[in-house]
Parts: sequence; C-alpha cells; structure tokens
Amino acid sequence: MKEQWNDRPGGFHPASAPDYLPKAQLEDLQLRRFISVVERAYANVEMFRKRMEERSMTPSDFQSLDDVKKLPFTLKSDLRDAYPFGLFASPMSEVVRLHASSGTTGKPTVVAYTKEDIEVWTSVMVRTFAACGLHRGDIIQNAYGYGLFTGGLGAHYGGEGLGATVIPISGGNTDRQIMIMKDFSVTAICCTPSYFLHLLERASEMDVDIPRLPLRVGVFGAEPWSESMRDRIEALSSIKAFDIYGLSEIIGPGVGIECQNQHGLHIFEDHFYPEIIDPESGEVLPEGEEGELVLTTLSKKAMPVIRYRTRDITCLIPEPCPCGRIIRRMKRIGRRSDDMFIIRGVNVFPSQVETALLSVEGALPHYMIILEREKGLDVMTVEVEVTSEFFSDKVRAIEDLHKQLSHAIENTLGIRVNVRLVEPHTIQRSEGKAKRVIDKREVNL
Ligand code: DLL
Repeated sequence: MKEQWNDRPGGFHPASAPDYLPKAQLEDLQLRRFISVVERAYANVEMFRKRMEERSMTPSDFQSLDDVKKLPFTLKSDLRDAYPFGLFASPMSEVVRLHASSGTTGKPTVVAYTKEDIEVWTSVMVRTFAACGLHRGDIIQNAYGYGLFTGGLGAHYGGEGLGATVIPISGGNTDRQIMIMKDFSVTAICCTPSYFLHLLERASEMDVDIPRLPLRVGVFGAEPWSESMRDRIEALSSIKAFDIYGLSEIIGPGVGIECQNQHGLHIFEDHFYPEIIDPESGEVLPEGEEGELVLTTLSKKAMPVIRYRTRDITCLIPEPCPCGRIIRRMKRIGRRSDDMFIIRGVNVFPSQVETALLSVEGALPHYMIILEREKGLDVMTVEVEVTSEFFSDKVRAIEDLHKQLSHAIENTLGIRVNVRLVEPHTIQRSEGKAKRVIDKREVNL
C-alpha cells in the first residue's frame, strides 16, 4: 500500500468542519433546515402542497424531527410525472443548471440547481475528497461522464473547490486515459469501479504498471460494487479505493463517502436527512435495521425533495466512527430494492453473484447474468471471465474451476445455475455504469 494521507487529526479541509459538529447542534441545524424546506416546497411546489392538504397538514404541523414520518414520500415516478420542470421551487431566472437522468424507460427525470445549490454541492464534494485524503496539490483525473449525468460536473467543482488540479477527461477513450494518468502524474481518479477495472486491464496490455504510478486514491461509485471487488482493485493497483454515493434527484455525487476507515459511508447529514424504511409498509425502521434509504434535501432551493424513496437498500450504523466524524454512516449499498430479480421464486441480487464469483481464485470481476425461460422454467446463466492461464492449462483445471464457481454461486443463492467460463475480454466493458443482467424471459414467453 502506498503512503496514505490521514485526513485527521491536524489538517482536514476547513469545509469539513460540519462533519464534526456535536450531535445536538447537528440535530438543531437539521430541524431548522427541515422546517424551511417544508415551507419552501409547500409554498412553491403544487404536488407537495396537494399531498399535504390530503393529509390535512400545513407546514406548521411540522415541529420536530419526529414529525418527519408524517410527511408524504416522493417517488421517482413523481419526477417523471412532473416532467420537465413541475417540481421546481425557484423561478427559471434563478436556475443556473439542469441535469437529467439517463432513464431506462420513457422520459428522463430532470433536476435543477440555483447558484446556492451549486455551492452546497461543491462543498459536499470538497468534504468528500477531503475524507478520501485528497488536498491541494493532488491531480484528479475525473473520468465520470460530463453532461446531463451529475457525476462529471459534480466531481469537477468539488475537486476545484478543494484546490486540487482537475483533469476533466470525462468517460471513455481508455488508451488516452492511461497515457494522461501516466504523463500528468495523476494522484486520484474518479470513475465507476467497473470502468476502473477495465482501465487496469488495458493498462497491463499497454505495459503500464499502475502500482508504480503516483496514483494513490480512487473515488468509485454510481453503481453497486462489493467488498471483494474493492480487494481486487486495491491489490491490482496499490491505491486506496473509496466508495462514493449519490443520486441526481438529491444532488448528484456527494451524498455520502467513506472515510479512511472504509467502513460505511458518512452521509452529509447537515444537507441530506436520512431515514431507513421498510420498503413494503413504508414504516420508519429503528437505527441499525436494514431497509430502503429515504432522503430529504435540507438546503436545496431550486428543487427541494422531501422523503425521496431511493430504492437503495442499506442500514444506518449506530456506532460512532473512529475517525471522529459525527455525521452518521450507512452500510455500502449492495443492491436496490428493484435490481433484484426473481428466479424460480428466489430473490437474487447481482451483488450476491459477484461476491460468490470473486471468492474463487481464477475468476475475473467481469461477468454477466443471463435470464431465460426454457419450457416454462427460469434458467439463469452466469458468464464469467477467467484468467487466460486456465484456458492454456489442462482441461482438468477448467473443469475444477467450473465446479468451484457453480458451488460458490449455489451455496450463496440456494439454487442451481449454469456457469459458462469465457476468455478474458469477452464480456462487453462499460465506460459508465456496468450492465450486469440480461433478462430475456419476456421475449421467450
Ligand atoms: O450515479 C450519481 C453519482 C455519480 C454517484 C458519481 C457517485 C459517483 P444517478 O445516475 O441518479 O446518480 O444514479 C443514482 O446509482 O440510487 C444507486 O442505486 C446507484 N449508486 C450511486 N452510487 C452508488 C454506490 C449517480 N456508491 C443511483 N453504491 C443510486 C451503490 C450506487 N450504488
């Protein structure tokens, strides 16, 4: 492991001070901000006002953080229904930026920012980078996509706000990424974890030895990845890999980040109020229990979002973090309540398959899950790349590996699946979020 920069004590970025606010002060701040965001949404967003009226509520019914649970939820479909600008609480003359989600079906969801919102976003990204041990003098290669996706510009402003040097390379063009990483003495990279793996692979083909470069930090997110994936990445690159979380509806990247302990993501609770609910009943769960993350923007002006159901499954960690930050942590998001698929009655998350695969020596972290229906029965096939040595080795070695992988998946999921071993580079690489599941079942019905 290369030398790490300890962000505490002595020398955290001044913008990180709210991370260490005493609990009572933090809660007081949250309540004041919550009250004003409810008032703002009630006065300016018709959908929210109507929902409050249906509950016979006005903002004055909101007096304590305990009252949060009385407020209505906001769903992704609400953003789609309000397309494009229906949930804005500021006049267009105050909106300085729009972003939109790519959206798998139909219209994208649009989000808006005032100048102040951009400042808040920058400040949480500065705190994000500081938690990863970055500072003035670092050279950040920002390979998140620039454009309507929030990743590129969100990380960009944060890096500049920190005082670091930002290379706005955006996603794609892998050979050029590697050349620049080497020639510009890059010390940190921001991209999806799957894209970083692709980059590592290509670097080794180009005879670029990443562990020997000055690169020491990776800020990886925008898609679920596992602890085993982190181990792989860190072992292959000798960098420290941090998990960053965010979503466009709330702000973009910068909702939560791991600190040097890499044990849960600190949520910037002074700007984003977290709750965990039972995804079925909508009831708030006690701290420490796993459920769906619900977030409220506490300071957003252009588009305040109250009790947004993220569909991301996690839990809040009740224990204080040894790093000293008071803002709470959540467990890394391994799955969404809706990337789950059901196969022969069993709920399966792609991350479970990933963890099982990576527990076996010889398997590479590139895989695809294919779901089909044969004679009315669900069939799941996992295609996984294995190291080239196996293909040049004896048939026996391949058979053994095949058996081990099948067992690992079956032990984890409790169902039999087909495993297909493929040569390195067979599975399509992504420059942004990885696609892990191809569901062909509807077509076969
Ligand atoms: O992915 C924002 C972002 C950009 C986050 C760069 C981190 C880094 P959306 O496109 O709106 O925004 O997608 C948000 O992606 O609800 C999660 O399901 C998933 N996601 C984001 N970060 C993580 C993560 C950006 N670290 C959706 N782990 C979220 C797991 C993540 N899932």
